[in-house]
Amino acid sequence: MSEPTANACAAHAMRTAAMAPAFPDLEGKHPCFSTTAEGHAKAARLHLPVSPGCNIACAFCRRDFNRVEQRPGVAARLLSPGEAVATTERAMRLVPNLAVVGIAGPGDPLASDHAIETFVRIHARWPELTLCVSTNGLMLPERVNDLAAAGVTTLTVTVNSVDPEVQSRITPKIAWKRRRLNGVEAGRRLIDNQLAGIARAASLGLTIKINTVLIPTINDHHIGEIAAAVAEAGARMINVIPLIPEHQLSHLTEPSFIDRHKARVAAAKHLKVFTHCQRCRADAVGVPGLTDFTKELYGDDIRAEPTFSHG
Ligand code: CLF
Ligand code: SF4
Repeated sequence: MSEPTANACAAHAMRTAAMAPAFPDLEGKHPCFSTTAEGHAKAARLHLPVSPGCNIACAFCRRDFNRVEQRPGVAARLLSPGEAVATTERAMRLVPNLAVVGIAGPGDPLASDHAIETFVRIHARWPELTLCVSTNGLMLPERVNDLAAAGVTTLTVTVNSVDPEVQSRITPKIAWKRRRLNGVEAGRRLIDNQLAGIARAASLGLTIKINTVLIPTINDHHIGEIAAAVAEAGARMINVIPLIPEHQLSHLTEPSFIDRHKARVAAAKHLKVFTHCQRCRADAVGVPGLTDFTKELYGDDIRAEPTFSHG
């Protein structure tokens, strides 16, 4: 019998991982940390769009307020922390299986204090809810203790490269300590902070997922290295998200099914691979891809169109 190739092993690991719960404590209780289709369908999440600004500038990101687009970075409106608590109260009545409150934008949740203030207030009122945050990680080393103290237990960090030169093509500039950093210097600072923040979060007991935007010709050769580095830092799962070409990367083509499969196989050598992502809006509510309570919660119908920036 011939030896299976490394890629075949990784593909097998990916299929096996999809069948068995990778996080038994979260299976059926958190849609994005459930690794079976049954578990994914059980629990709903509420995204609270409380974070207006961002501290980095991704070349593919076009944040917006509208009712039409189905992608991260978009919300119909911004909520204050007080409005977010009132929204959660209504959602608790409307959504019977609401189990997770997440903050994922429309900017970066750690670029301002709004997300942490919101988490503190929600955790005090509904300690049974799982709190989840998705960040670019720049401020993670400084704010991860605050997140943990606020009751956040699941964390997503968007890591698109672990090579400063590659990163400089994805995020050409960042704001750091009241200065603007450009190019490779910006890339190095962002990557260092992401890996240090992930390690600190892991030591605090958070369960960590990575979102990686698969960008043809820029980071598509590099997914395995990203997965290896974040796994070493303490991440447990990776979500490889195909680019929707927009903004400064609108000239690129969307990754094909084969491109996505190859990237996920490379990642699966190091981490569980998440495959149910719906590229949610920053104000989504329901089970991703299955139920949508946006109309009931906000009183308006949001017509979703598939576009995308980050996760
Ligand atoms: Fe929201 Fe993200 Fe938490 Fe899930 S979404 S902050 S981990 S509760 Fe989930 Fe939506 Fe994909 Fe995000 S399906 S975009 S991975
Ligand atoms: Fe900021 Fe996220 Fe947009 Fe990047 S994709 S600029 S981290 S909001």
